[in-house]
Amino acid sequence: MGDINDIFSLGREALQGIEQRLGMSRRDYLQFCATLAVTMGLPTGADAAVAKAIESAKRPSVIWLHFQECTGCTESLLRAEHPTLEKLILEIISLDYHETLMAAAGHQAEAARKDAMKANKGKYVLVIEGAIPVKENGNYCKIGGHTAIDLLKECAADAAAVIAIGSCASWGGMPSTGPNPSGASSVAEVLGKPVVTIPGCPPNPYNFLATVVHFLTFGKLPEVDKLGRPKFAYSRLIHENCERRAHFDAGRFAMEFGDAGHRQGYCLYKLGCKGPETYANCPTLGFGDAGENNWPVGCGHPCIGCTEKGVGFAKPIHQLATMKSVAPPLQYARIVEEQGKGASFASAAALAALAGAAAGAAVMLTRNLGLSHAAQEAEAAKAGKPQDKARS
Ligand code: FSX
Ligand code: SF4
Ligand code: F3S
Repeated sequence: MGDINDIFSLGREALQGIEQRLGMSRRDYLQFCATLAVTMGLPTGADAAVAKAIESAKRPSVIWLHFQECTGCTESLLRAEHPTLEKLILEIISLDYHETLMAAAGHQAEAARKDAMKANKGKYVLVIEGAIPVKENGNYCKIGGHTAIDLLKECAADAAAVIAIGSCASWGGMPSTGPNPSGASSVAEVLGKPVVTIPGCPPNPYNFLATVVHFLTFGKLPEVDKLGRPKFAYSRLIHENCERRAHFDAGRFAMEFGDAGHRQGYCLYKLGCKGPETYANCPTLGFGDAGENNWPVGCGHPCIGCTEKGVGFAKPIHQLATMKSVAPPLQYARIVEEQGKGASFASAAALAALAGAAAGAAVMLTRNLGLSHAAQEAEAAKAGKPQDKARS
């Protein structure tokens, strides 16, 4: 990765072309690229690589199939901003088949899918939304006379990458809730091989966007955990980054919905919050661009663990969570910090400034870095400011 100034090496012409294509200002475009780079946890200068890839790479053909689900994944993408979905669809990916959004119907729609698969054989990205029912030979879900099982296998055979979006496609989700009468199963189970998963009910659209842009920028999908989830988005417990964590540590809990503790924003653990056993970036990224704290716990509802197999739609909502870690939250100052590794606070601040207040992801990186004493001391020394001895 180059320097942050690489962003300016894109050149006036390229940026003007982008302005026309995306219908957004150069500044907004650079903010958008920085947001995605930060969401992916990439180092300083990666925003330039992202910007170049979007500017020059051929739009990947995307075939998007719907099976057992509520279409909430698509809905959440429709609510994405920076840029809006129409720009995203038309300019960053080539959405060649999507049953909810396409104008075609019946045989025309079937033909569009076949044409896109033929024209982009071995190169298209297959996105699956919804679980696949496997009981009764898959007869619970049929499209155009084909079972979801057959459609998935047919479309996956020539795909360059398969992404399971939402908890339903990732591990069965809500349709697989016991006793699971239709045998709702995940994409990986039906294909018999691991795929990239973006769980959440619905998932955060930025996590999907960042995954696709990673594919566009680096020609491969991002690094994933053992459940197929991109590590940039699902490597931290919600409990580590929750704004109510200080209340948890101090033993201040809401005991009932609407009680004094609930109204004062106390921790929701005793109402069944599954943040302590759920990995996702919800508290740092937020949803819907409506500002910070716009996520389930931020709005006063316990996390139900929708991104976590075996938790969401599996454990009773009011059952107490299993504590996975007793690690202090990332906002708390670290005791030891090694200098010169990873992104520095200064580079994160520069990137955050570039991304602007609209980018929740920038907030995430600055938070995730932690403001260690050693790092603060180094910054203060550079600026010639005396350190606050009481805090060191
Ligand atoms: Fe709905 Fe998607 Fe939930 Fe499932 O999201 S929001 S039921 S994860 O497949 O449409
Ligand atoms: Fe936040 Fe839930 Fe953890 Fe409480 S239990 S700090 S509400 S994630
Ligand atoms: Fe889901 Fe919990 Fe996030 S319910 S959206 S994982 S806060």
